[in-house]
Amino acid sequence: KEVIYRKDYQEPNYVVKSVDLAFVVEAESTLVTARIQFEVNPKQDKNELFLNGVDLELVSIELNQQQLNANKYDLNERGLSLHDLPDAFELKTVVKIYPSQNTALEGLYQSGNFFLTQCEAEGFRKITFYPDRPDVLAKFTVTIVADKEKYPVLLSNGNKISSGDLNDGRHYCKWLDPHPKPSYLFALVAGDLDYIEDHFITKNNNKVQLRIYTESKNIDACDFAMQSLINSMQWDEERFNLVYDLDEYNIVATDDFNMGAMENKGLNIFNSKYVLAKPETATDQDFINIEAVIGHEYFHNWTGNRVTCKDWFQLSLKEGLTVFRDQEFTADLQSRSVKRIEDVRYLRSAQFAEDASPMSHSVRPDSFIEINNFYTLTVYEKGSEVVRMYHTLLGEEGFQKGMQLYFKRHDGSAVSCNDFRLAMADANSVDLTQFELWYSQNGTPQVYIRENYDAGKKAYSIDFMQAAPDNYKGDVAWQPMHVPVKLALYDNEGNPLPLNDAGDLQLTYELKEISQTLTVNGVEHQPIASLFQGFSAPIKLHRQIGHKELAFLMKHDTDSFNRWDATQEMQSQIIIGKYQALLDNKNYNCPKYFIESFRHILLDDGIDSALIAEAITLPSVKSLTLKLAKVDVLKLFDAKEWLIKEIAYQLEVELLSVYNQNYDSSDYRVNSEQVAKRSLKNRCLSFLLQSNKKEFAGLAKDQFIHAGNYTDKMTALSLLTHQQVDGFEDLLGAYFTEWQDNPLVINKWLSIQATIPASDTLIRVKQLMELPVFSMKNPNAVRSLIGAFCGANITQFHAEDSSGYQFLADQIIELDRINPQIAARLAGLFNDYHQYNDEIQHRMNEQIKRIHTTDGLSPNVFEIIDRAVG
Ligand code: BAL
Ligand code: ZN
Repeated sequence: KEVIYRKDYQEPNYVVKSVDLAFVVEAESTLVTARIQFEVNPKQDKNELFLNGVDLELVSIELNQQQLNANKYDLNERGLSLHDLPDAFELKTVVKIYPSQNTALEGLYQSGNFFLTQCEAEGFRKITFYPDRPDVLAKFTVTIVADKEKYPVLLSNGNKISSGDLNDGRHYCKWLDPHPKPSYLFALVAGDLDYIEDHFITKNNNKVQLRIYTESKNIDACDFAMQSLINSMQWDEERFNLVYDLDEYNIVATDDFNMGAMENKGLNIFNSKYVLAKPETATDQDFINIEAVIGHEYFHNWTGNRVTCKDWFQLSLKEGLTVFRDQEFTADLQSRSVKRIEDVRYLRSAQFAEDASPMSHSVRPDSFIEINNFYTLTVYEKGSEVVRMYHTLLGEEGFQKGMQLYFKRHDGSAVSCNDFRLAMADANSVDLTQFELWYSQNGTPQVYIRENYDAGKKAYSIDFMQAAPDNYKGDVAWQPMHVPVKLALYDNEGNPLPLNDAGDLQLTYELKEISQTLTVNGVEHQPIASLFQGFSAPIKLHRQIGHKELAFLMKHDTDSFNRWDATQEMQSQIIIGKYQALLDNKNYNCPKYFIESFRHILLDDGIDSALIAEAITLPSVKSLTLKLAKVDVLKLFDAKEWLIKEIAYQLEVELLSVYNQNYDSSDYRVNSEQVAKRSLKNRCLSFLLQSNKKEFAGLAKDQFIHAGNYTDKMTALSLLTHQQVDGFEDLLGAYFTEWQDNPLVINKWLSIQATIPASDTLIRVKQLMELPVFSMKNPNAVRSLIGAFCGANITQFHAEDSSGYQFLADQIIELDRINPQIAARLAGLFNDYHQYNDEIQHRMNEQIKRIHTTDGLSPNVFEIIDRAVG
C-alpha cells in the first residue's frame, strides 16, 4: 500500500479555469459529462497531467473537441494520464457510474430513494476524471437531468440559475457556484425530498434563502436545525465579522452517511442525526449537538471553503479552526463553563488515548496511506486546542486581528497551517516560531512542576519542566513547546494574590524552555496555586497535590474549569487507590473527607446545577487508564463501580433530595437552566439506582412513564435496562413497537442494549444484528450497535474469554468489504491495547494479527491494523 508524504508536495501541472458538469441521473446508472478548461501552471511548465478516476466506466474522451487517440492517454485503476498537452485546452469526458451499488458511501450513492454525494476527501474521483486535490480551485457549473416524478428535487452548489421541463418526462436544473472551489466541496442531490424554508438578511442586506431538505416523513423535525442555522449566521457576523456569500443555503439530511455532516459550498449534506429533532424523540444532548454541527458546517464557509487546505496534511487548518469556532459558538449560546468541561473531558479521554496509541500523529501529519484515517481527534480536537492557545496568548482582539489578516492574505486560495500561524504572528507583531512545534511534534507533552515557598524571603516559586511524550516519534530530537500557562495564586482564605508589580491576579505565563521558574514575591504565607486554568494547554500535568489542596481549589478557585478539575483529580485518586488495593488484595475504605467533599458539592446552593452535575460525574475508565500502566481494565472498572456504590449508599438521602429538587415539570425547552436541572437530576438517579433498592427502581420507572421529555425518558430506560430491573425487557419491547420506523430512535434503543454490563449481552447484540432495523450498510446502525458494544461496554468487550475481541475482528473483516471507512473506525477500537496488562494485550493481539493476515484488506483498515501490529 502506497504511503504519501507531506514532503513530496508538488504544485499541480495544470490549473482548472472552469468546470462544466452534466449529470443524467437514472435508477441503474448515472452518465457524467465533464468539460474542463485547463491551463498550464507556469511554475511547473510540464505538458503532462494526471487525472484521478476510480471505478469510472469511460464512454468517450475528447481534447479540444477532437476524440482523443488511445495512444495519447493511459488509463489504470487510479486514473488517467495525458501526455503531450498544449498549454491550454478543453477536456471532455463522458463516464458511466453505478451509484446504487456504491456501499462505501463515497462519491455518488443512493440513500432511500434519493441520490447524493460525499466527496471529501477523495470521493470526487469516483464521479469523474479530475485533478482531485484540494489545491486545484475552479468555478463549477452543474446541470442535472432526471425523471421529474421520481427525482423532483435536483440540487448542487451555489445558486440555481435555470430549470425547466424536457419533453420526455424529465426535467433539469442548472447551478452555478461563482466561488472557485476544490472538488472535495462539490455536491449533488437528486430525489424526492420535502423542505422547510426560511431566510436570513445579512449585514450587507442580502436576503439568503435557507432550506432544509429531508424525506417527507421527517419534515416536522427540522425546525430546530433551521433556527440553529440562523443563529450560526448571526453569530459569525457578530463575533467574526464573516458574512454569507451566496443567495441560497441548502441542507439535506440523510440516514446513510459516513461522517457527521459535510460543508459542501452552499449545499451541506448532513447525517440525519445532526438535523432531525423533536422534543418527543431527541435528548438535550441531541439538540445541543445539532446546534453545534449546524454551526460547524456553516462556519466552514469561511474557514475551509473560502480559504482551504493546500494538501490533506493541512486538514487541521480548516478542522481545528472550525472546531474552535463551533466550540466558541456553543459557549456563547449555552454555558461557557459546561462546554469547556465537556470538551476537555472528551479530549483527555479520547484524544489523549489516540495520542498515546500506535495511531499517534502530529496535528499536521507527515505521511498517510489513507487520508480518511486522519479525520481524527488529534486533527480536530487537539487542532482546536492549538487554535485556542493563539487565542489565550493574543486575547480576543489580537486573535481577531490575526483572523482578518488571514482572510486578507488568503481568501480564495489553498494554504497551510504555517500560513495561519504567520497571519496570527504578523497581525500582532509577535514571534510565534516556536509555536510551530504544536503542528509538527506528535504526542501529549508532559509538564512536571515543583512548588517552593520560602517563608524568609516571602517568595513563592514554581519550577516548570517540560518532557517529551513517551511515544514521540519525530526524526529529530523532541524540543520544548511554547506553552501558555494561565494561573492564579490564593492565600489560605481563598483571596487571589497579586502575581507581579502590576498587581495582576491572573496571568498567562509563557513556558518556552525545558525548565523555567516563575517566582512571585511578597507572598506572606504558603499560597495555593491554580495552574493551567481553563485547560490553557493540551498537556499532561504532573503535580503532587493532596486532598486538602484539592478541596481548597474546589471551594475557592475563581476558574470554574479548575474547580471542576479538582473534583476529578480527587475522584481519580480514590478510584486508583481502590484499584491498587484490588490488585494487591488489600482492603481500601472510602475516605471520610471524600464523602464530605462530595456531599458539599452536591448540596452547594452557590454552584450552578450544570456544574454540580459535571462535578459529580466520575472520570471515565478510559481517562483513568491513561494515568496508569499495564492496566487490568476489569479491576479498574470494578474500582470505579465500587466508588459509585459508596456514594450511592452514603449519600442516598442527599441524592434523593437533589433529585426531587430538580424535578421540573414545566414545558420542555432546550435552555441552559432546564438542561442543567435535568442533567443533575438524572445523574442523581443513576447513583440511586446503583444501590439496588426497589424504591429507586420504582422512581426510575415512574420517570420513564411520566417523563414529559425524551431526555428523562431515555435516561430512565437506560438505567432500568443496565440494572436489569424486573420488567425491563417489556419496556424495551414496547419501545421498539412504538418507534421501529424511526431509525434515530431505534439506534438509541440498540445502544442501550449493547451497553448492558451482563454476560449475555454479546448474544443479544448478535440477535439485534439480525433485525431488519440493523444493516451493516448503515453507518449509524453499525456505530450504535457494534461501536457501542466494543467501545462503551467495558466488561463485555474485555470479557476474559476474548469473545468481545473476536467479535470485533469478525465485524471489521466483514464490514471492510462493504464500507472501508467505517471498518477502519471500528479497527481503531483495538488501538489502546498496549495500555493493558500483558495477558489482555496478548489476547487482543491475537485478533489484531488475525485481521492483519486477512487477504484483500482495504488501505483504510490495513493502515490502522498495520500500525497496531507495529
Ligand atoms: N469536513 C468533513 C466534515 C466536517 O468536519 O465538517
Ligand atoms: Zn469540519
